[in-house]
Amino acid sequence: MNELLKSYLANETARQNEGLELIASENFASQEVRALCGSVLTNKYAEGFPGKRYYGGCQNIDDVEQLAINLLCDLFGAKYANVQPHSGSSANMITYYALLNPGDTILSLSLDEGGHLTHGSPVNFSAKYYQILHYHLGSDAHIDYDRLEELALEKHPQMILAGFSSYPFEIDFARISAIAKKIDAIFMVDMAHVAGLIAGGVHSSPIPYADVVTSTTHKTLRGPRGGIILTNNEEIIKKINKATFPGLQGGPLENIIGAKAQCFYEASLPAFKAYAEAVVQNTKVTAATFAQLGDIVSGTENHLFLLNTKESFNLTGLQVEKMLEEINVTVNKNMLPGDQERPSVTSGIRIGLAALTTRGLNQDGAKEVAMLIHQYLKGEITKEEAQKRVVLIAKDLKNIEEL
Ligand code: DSN
Repeated sequence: MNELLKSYLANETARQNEGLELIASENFASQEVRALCGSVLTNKYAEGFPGKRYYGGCQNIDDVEQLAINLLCDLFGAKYANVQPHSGSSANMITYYALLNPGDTILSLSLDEGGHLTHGSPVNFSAKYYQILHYHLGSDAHIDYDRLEELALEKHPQMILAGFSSYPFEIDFARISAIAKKIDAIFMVDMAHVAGLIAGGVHSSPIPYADVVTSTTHKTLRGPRGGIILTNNEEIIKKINKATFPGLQGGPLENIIGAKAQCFYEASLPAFKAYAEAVVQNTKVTAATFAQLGDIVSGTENHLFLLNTKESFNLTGLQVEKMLEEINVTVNKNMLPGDQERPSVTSGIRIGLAALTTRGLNQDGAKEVAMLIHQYLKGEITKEEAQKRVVLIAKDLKNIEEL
């Protein structure tokens, strides 16, 4: 290996092992998942789908991809799946391209209230090709379903989209599905953040309610970086497959598809159910510890919560992200509902416990993480003291190369 690359890889391995990873969309994949990502499957071109390829020599690739599809359908109880999207953004782009016409209207949650860039942010392709309408959170920080329904009945969007990047509560899929049915709109769910919690049985599933469901595979689901699409509707999967290839993508990443199959297998095991339960418990304990210390947090029903750094510490999200990076604690600045700061500054941070729970963090550890961050941001302990405590917590956790 190139010497520079070797050293960069060693640096990143050390950063991941010695630090505390609290980015809500990250996780640590197993050795098997990582081995498949780096396997000979990367060498093969396989445009098309199992049994219908544009290249010879795809018999083994077909086995791998069909296994991934079968395991994925079993895991979520869906009839049809496409495992080829290169990412969550690709999965969303494929779904819009397959099911909407340019200029159609999508009703979604806005980025500053927890939505995602691809759900219609003005700087994203989604807002350039489709009309975007946003529903909003109520004063209790939960989705205002009544207002959502009013908007849907008034504006008749072609698609209603549920899903998020930083919404800490469960979504009422049944309610939104009923609203979509009233206006004959497509109901799409982007379950990227909570896919692992759904697979582990600790979060309700959108599969019985949505026309189409997209996801990433690398967040709570703990697989390789990539995307997937599920549906119970045969007509929809035909359109999705056509939009994937030849519509928007070329050769599928079969090495990643192999790693996805391993991820779906791992997520079907009893140990994954215990993991999903621990993620939710650890997140609740961490959020509750901040709250007990007097800090302003969003509350949580999943793997993430928002910490209002402006009101709690008189610091912006950007300042806190940088301060925590100095002690090897990784978070991202995040807009809060109604945030007056720019997205590059923000008034808060997003905290997620999926990654540290994979390394074996327990509830005492979760408490210690919250106390350490609180004391450091309040100036009650020095940076050096905080750094020492991070090293001690990280030492007690599993090494990421042995997962
Ligand atoms: N970057 C991911 C997240 O943090 O939610 C989504 O793309």
